[in-house]
Amino acid sequence: MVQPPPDRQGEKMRRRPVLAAALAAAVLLGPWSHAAEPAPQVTDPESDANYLNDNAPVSSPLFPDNPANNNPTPVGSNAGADITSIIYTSTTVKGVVKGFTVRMTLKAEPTKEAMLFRATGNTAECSTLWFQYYTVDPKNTPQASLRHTCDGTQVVPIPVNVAGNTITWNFEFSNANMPKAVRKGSEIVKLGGHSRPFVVNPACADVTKCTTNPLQADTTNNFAGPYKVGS
Ligand SMILES: [Ca+2]
Ligand SMILES: [Ca+2]
Repeated sequence: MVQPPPDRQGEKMRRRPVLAAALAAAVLLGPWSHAAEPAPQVTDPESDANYLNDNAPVSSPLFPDNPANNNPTPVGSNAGADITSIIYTSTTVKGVVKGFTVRMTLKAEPTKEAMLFRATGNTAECSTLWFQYYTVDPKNTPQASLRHTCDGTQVVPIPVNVAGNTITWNFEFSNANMPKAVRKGSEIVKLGGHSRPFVVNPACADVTKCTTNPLQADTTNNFAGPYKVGS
């Protein structure tokens, strides 16, 4: 075995504690602490983000109540708008539930086009609980937000982490912007999501009516759940 020269040996020895410290810091600085991660609640086919999926053939009852209305149509799919899964995961610190994360996985990094990604659901107290992320600043609403109807229709900013092909929203009970109606034990049902192009329109005060295109690039094919916060 070839030994490094004496001066390199010392360098090698010094590197180890540095590496160990870096790893420890990475663990400490990790975005959020997760319990063991089960399978995603929502899954969706790859290569169907082309505005056609889920739209044909249409039979009664309409999507989302009829899974038969999901039909992957791969021609022209946009990988950067292609949802493959969504997982809700409780976050804990020393065994105490602090909230949860919602992680959407795409086939590729989010597109640079103006695209809105939504992870959608609702609870008994909130008929809308939508986690939203705009790939470019929409100007008239936060780039990452929670749209909810827990106490009137509201759109509030929420921390998001976009890394690689994932978008992760972080709902913390300690965040004053988050609705108190969503708490440990809440059941979030009808979990799904979609990606949808939008147009930046700063002059429009009501983002819910003015920035989105009605056509969805991708729509999830199942409405899974419930996810019980803290479980
Ligand atoms: Ca998809
Ligand atoms: Ca789909």
